Amino acid sequence: MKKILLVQPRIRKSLLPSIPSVGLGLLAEVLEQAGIDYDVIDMELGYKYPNLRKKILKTNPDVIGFKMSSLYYEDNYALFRMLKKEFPDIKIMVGGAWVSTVKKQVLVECPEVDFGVVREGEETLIEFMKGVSLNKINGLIYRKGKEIIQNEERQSIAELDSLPFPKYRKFELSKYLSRKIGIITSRGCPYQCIYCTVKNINGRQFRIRNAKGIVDEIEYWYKKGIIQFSILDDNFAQVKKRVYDICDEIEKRGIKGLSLSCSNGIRADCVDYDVLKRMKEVGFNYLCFGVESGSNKVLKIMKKNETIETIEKAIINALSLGYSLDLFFVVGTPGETWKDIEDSAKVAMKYPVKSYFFNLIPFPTTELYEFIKTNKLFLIKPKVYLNMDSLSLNTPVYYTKEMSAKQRKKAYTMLQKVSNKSRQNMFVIRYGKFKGRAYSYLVRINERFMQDIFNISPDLYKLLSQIYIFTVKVLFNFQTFYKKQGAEK
Ligand code: B12
Ligand code: SF4
Repeated sequence: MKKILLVQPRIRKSLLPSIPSVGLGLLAEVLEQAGIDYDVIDMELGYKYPNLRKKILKTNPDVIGFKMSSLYYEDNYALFRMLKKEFPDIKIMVGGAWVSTVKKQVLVECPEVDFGVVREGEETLIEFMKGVSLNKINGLIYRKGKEIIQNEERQSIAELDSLPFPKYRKFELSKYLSRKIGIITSRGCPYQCIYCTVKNINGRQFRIRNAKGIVDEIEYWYKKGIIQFSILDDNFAQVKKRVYDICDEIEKRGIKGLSLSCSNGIRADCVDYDVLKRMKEVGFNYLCFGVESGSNKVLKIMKKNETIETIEKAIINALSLGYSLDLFFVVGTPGETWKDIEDSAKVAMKYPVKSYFFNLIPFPTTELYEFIKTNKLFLIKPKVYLNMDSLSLNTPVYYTKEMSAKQRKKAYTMLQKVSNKSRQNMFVIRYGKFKGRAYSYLVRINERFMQDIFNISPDLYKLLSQIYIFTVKVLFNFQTFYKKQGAEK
């Protein structure tokens, strides 16, 4: 194969992305290093089929490689059907969470897909593009006549430092909502939460990049004027010593004024006051904790391997150091009762933080999925709920012995009110009663309704969001707030 077009498809209802896909950025960079011709299009930037078509006609690829998530997978199948009809000679390849989870099933369900890449794609893609015999490429799924062949799984990449970091050369960086770069500093997770599919994509072995390489990545962008970085790891602080090394390296190089976040969640049991303090010193200011539940009984069922006491300790430490915090909870764990849900609500209301509640979604291959399937508890078939906004609609996709569908709906409605109230409280504490409430409503409008209700174009959305953020900053003295926080600690 000579040339590949990498595509991030747009999933229904997704808002304008704030940062480009790190996964595709990495694939692009390894292609670049290997001297293989490639191009990229991120359809989440508002591109529809005619734009993709135009890009294909312009770049003339031999293969199109899609990053595919499990949610709304049928929308992607529909896109592949359209493409194959119009470009029958171009091969279609998929990688990412969905194919890593259900593997061969993708090629069975969608005859238009020619190749699937399971788990980490860097090495598989390069071997494929270099023309290695298909039967010798680990991690590849392909067709041989009518047969679908799934090769042996590829071992996880042991030396993450052997990979380049994404430079997004062919991405339209200026079109993203923020001037922020996402960084992955580790892969794999040793824990076994019953709802999680990370094991399918990255495996259980925790692998790390070293501090030097990570700070090289930060410094590369810093020299280009970027100061905001979002660490997207599942488990950034698993090895505390490495966190200290990263902080030391940032300081040693004199990189100042950074705004760093762990926006994808950080395990509360992996951070203590000292490490949070050190992180704050070099520019970390925003963290998300995946609390999941306020009840130890439920945390145990989930196999989260944490207690609510540990989590609350981390929340208190982070708040006392002046971090902005978001807490994420899930609803619907088997065994969870109304009382447990109230415990979650109490934790959410106890602190000046933003709290979010999501329905627990059984992704195929997880322990949760097998439990619901074995006990015949589905209210909606997986094929249907994976193709709707099941995370945040008030439509439970299964029920449990402890909570009927009706109770689940009631709980979800109650928890959304808690979520709104908790963030309003936070803003009221920060800005006073009037401004705090006003700010809380503005945030809700921006997050939930703007693009959905008015169906505006991504460019207009970006412009309005920028005006909005500017206005909010002026009105609410954001900068002053952060400076004041810093000075007090
Ligand atoms: C960061 C992250 C996000 C960020 C992405 C930010 C960005 N711009 O990069 C945001 C917040 C946007 C996000 C959104 C969502 N996410 Co997410 N996300 C993650 C997370 C934590 C890390 C992903 C990552 O960057 N990994 C590092 C890079 C290097 O790996 P990668 O992207 O997986 O890509 C590699 C391989 O998958 C493969 N590959 C991927 N695409 C392709 C394409 C080709 C052609 C090839 C050959 C290979 C290939 O090769 C890449 C390099 O090794 C994962 C958890 C995890 N560890 O995977 C969850 C995860 C992938 N997300 C998940 C979910 C559910 C979602 C959402 C659906 C949530 C929602 N509410 O809408 C959306 C879907 C968005 C979309 N358009 O697809 C689930 C997926 C579950 C499943 N089985 O499908 C995961 C596994 C989290 C979890 N614990 O359950 N996510
Ligand atoms: S700690 Fe996070 S990444 Fe690890 S298994 Fe649990 S949910 Fe998945």
